[in-house]
Amino acid sequence: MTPTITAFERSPDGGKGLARDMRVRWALEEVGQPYDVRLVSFSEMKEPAHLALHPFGQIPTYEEGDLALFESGAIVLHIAERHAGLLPDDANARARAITWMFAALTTMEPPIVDREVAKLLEGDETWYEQRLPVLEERVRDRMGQLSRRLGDADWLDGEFSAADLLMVSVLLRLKRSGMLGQYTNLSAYVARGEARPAYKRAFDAQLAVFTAAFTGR
Ligand code: GTB
Repeated sequence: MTPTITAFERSPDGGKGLARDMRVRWALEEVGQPYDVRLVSFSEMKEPAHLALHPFGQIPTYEEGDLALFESGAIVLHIAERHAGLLPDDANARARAITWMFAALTTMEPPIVDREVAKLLEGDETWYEQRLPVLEERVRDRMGQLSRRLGDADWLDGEFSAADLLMVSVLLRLKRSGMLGQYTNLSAYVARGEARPAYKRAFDAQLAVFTAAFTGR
């Protein structure tokens, strides 16, 4: 059965692949699962039909027959568990990969999002200039720790897995800040992820939505 995911009708990131449907598209592309996309506007996300799928009125969602999921990490895990290629077969290696998936979403992503939200929503506040260095320091702490652990390995734990897919997706949010460039091995790690054919297909698909929305083509 072909799953359907939701994505922004007009992504605020300008098609840079930073909205969270991108990680779900990437996972589906990695495992070779075709999918449909239903585009939703900001107002549609808050209407009952979408809230029935996503209690917080956000994207992405994932529908497959009777199953409806939200939360990008849970969706990627679901895809990885049902298809070969995104999680190791060995039980311990699989548990470690899932650990890294959680690390990407619950240890790395929150300080990165906090910094972004402050820049976006609190830039005019009187205390912003004092707060920004604190938020950036928290991001750097995590990046330093991750950088030391990754060392010169290609991926987090052996072969590429759903853990790398999520970690690269999270780190990509830092690219335009210049912070990623300060960690040579993390920059190379992200570039390895972006170079994967499945990543490129997913990126092109989300960019096509943005281009169509703004040019009508
Ligand atoms: N924890 C959830 C998950 O991982 O699925 C978070 C989902 C989420 O934040 N969705 C966002 C959303 O629907 C889109 S991705 N927001 C609408 C709303 O809350 O009303 C977040 C996002 C948005 C924009 C950019 N950007 O412009 O760069 C990047 C990321």
